[in-house]
Amino acid sequence: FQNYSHSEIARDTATIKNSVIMHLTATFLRTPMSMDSGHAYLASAFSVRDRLLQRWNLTNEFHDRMKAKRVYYMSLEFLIGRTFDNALLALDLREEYSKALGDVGFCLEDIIDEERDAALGNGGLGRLAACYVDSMACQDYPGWGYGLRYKYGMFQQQIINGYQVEAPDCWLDSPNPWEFPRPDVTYPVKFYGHLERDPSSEHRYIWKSDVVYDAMAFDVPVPGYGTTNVGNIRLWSCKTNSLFDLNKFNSGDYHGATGGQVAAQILTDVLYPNDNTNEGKELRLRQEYLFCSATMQDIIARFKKTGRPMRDLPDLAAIQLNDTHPTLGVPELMRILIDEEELTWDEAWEITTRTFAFTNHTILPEAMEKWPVPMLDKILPRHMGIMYDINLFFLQSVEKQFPGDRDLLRRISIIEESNPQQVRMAFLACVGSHKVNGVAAIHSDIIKQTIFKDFVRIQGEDKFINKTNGVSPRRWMNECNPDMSSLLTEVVGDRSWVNDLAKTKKLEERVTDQDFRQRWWDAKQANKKRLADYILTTTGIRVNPNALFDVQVKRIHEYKRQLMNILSVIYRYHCLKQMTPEDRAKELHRVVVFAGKAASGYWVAKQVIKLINSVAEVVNADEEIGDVLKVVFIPDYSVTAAEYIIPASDISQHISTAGTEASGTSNMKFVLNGGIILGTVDGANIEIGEEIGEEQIFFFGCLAHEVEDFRHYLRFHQPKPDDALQTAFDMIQRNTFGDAAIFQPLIDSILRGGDVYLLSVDFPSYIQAHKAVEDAYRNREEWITKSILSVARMSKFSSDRSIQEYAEEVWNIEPVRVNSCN
Ligand code: 26W
Repeated sequence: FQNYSHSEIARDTATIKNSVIMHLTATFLRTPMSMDSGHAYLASAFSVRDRLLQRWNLTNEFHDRMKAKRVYYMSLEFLIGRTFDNALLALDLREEYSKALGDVGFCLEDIIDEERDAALGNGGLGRLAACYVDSMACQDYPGWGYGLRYKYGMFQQQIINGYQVEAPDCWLDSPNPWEFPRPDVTYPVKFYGHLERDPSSEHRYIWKSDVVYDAMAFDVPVPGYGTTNVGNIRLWSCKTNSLFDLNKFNSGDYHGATGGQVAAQILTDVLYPNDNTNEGKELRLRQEYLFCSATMQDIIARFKKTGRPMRDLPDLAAIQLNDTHPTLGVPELMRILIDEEELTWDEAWEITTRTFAFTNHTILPEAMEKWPVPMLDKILPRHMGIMYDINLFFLQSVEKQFPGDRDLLRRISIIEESNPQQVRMAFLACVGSHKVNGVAAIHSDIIKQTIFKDFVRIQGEDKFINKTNGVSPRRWMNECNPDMSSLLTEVVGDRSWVNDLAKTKKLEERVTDQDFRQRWWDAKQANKKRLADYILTTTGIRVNPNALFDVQVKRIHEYKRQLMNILSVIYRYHCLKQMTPEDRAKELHRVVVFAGKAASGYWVAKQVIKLINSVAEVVNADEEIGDVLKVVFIPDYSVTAAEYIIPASDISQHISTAGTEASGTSNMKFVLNGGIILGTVDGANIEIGEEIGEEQIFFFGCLAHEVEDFRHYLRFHQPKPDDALQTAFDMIQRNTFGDAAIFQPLIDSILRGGDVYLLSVDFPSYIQAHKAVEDAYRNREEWITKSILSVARMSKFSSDRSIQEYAEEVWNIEPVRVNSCN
């Protein structure tokens, strides 16, 4: 095995070419003569994956051997995007593959474009999970992601007649080089059934059920950059061969024969496309449980191989709950420890709470997960019993601490006394964890003052902490912005900034270097040109790369206020129409870019998409306006689309009503790529402003602590739109953008629906802020300074920093670097 444990990688062109051709012929039964770019991608990807395999094995073997404490990041979503380019960069093989492929007549960029995104997530929460496992791998933390392998990921968005139309995301239709099926890692997961008392103990139950599904593991490699470590995301797929009914088949009932299998498979068929709304669907609950049960069984199986007693579990495993979606892991671990491992309640509870920690990502009331007790009782009878007991013991301890406070008990009960009763998953996650964190300073403060207020009093301040989000500089600079990356490398002296973002501080020394400033500007221009081409191919709209690129890309949601943005565009259009052609020509040229998906059932959000497209159609066709204003809705926003869009922005908008956006992470990506933020005093915008300096960011709008009063006022009083907002309403109502009736509900949400997101309140300062942005952009020298200083000061927002903080303050784990020569 001497050679096996050596992790050197052959990097000469001839070897690379050979391995690509080998896969082309032996894996895909193609000849070099009949190779198209699709197969060139597949063959290249398989050859890169070969190079990862050995490191991957070594990493896991080493961590096993060291009995290293591992962290498990449990998340129903991993929004990975593409892997090929990321892997090439991590292995430092990009040049070599580019050359090898060039020799056989292919351009690496085209090949990279053949890969489909792994879109196993909705938005911020899923992408954060992907950045976090990347940071664990790069910093040698023994960490795994656990998730579900959805057959259909985030739906594909088409725009037809201005409306969003959803199509299934069949991303597994072609071979996926980035997953390893592990049929030997399969666990049974039970549903329904009934309980029987275990005769040997009054605490234990035997859960009898005929509905048993199989969760099978697929492993996805996470190549670490600058290390030989390769991380792992283990995704479960539900398949149940044992449910094939041969008797039914033999009697000719073919549907009946496979019915059980179909019912099982459906569990991992599709990602729920909701972001911030809890639907309460039974299938989703079963999905969550399948995930939690398989993951807990796997973690325990790995732990048992160490031979240590169960009570040592928290010394070897830390589990992070990515929002409440994986919270059933808490009662599932309790069930395994009590019913199968034969521990007492108190022992099991101690182990459980020392193992789990919980991250909250939102405080929108409609996002809070609650499950009806009757539904839980039917599907998971044993877990329901455990949750009753968790609640009982918790309430008893609180009653001791605060005797006689009935209202307190009602407020904090894990079981809400509604009809039907509901389990409040956020409370269960909180009680079952030793640490609870928010995702930006303001958000962590808000949750302590609102949903967890009573819990802070009961369980102590120390349990509730902040871990400001971060993003991976590998994907969100080194991969997506090669030109600016080269400049960083030049300034730092080498590529070490990729794993140590603080090094970019050196940029500040160059801020007066004229030649450097020009090349900084040119890099942004090149990215804008690239985006202009992308816009042309995806929408057919031609935009001028020299205009100001004003970008808002994120899930479409009322609280994110895309409506406010498009209303300001309408107002701008009105102003331009009022001008003389001479005055108009002097205006700053602007391309307003939107992209984002609306949850399929979210009608208002879909109407906003329609309004944006209707405005775009009218404005873009208006010859008087020409290049002075263009409006673009880029369809099918994705990680890959973001990698084109983000490096090309001059300004990006993060304009949520204060106190509603927990953190935001694209705000970090935009600034890291030299863009400037136009935003509200919300989420991580605040900390970004603190780091880069207030001169580098355009804030507007009311503050979080003012929101409640405004909302209260607007419940009883009609909002008073200022002239600008009224002008925008008037234009819509005069049918400027098609039938006004279609858009009246959007106007009504402001004028008659209480204006919950305070558009009428913030609109005047929003328009003011736009003017300030324009003035600043006209002063190119000042703008370049802002851009360079911003990038120089962004190191806090590397996900490496976030992961270090979690490792030290939540997980208590340390890096374990695989020694590559042993
Ligand atoms: C149960 C339905 C559901 C689905 C997803 C509820 C809630 C969610 C997520 C928590 C929504 C989400 O992605 N939240 C975002 O998380 C990011 C990462 O922390 C933050 O940056 C965003 O501000 C937050 O909206």
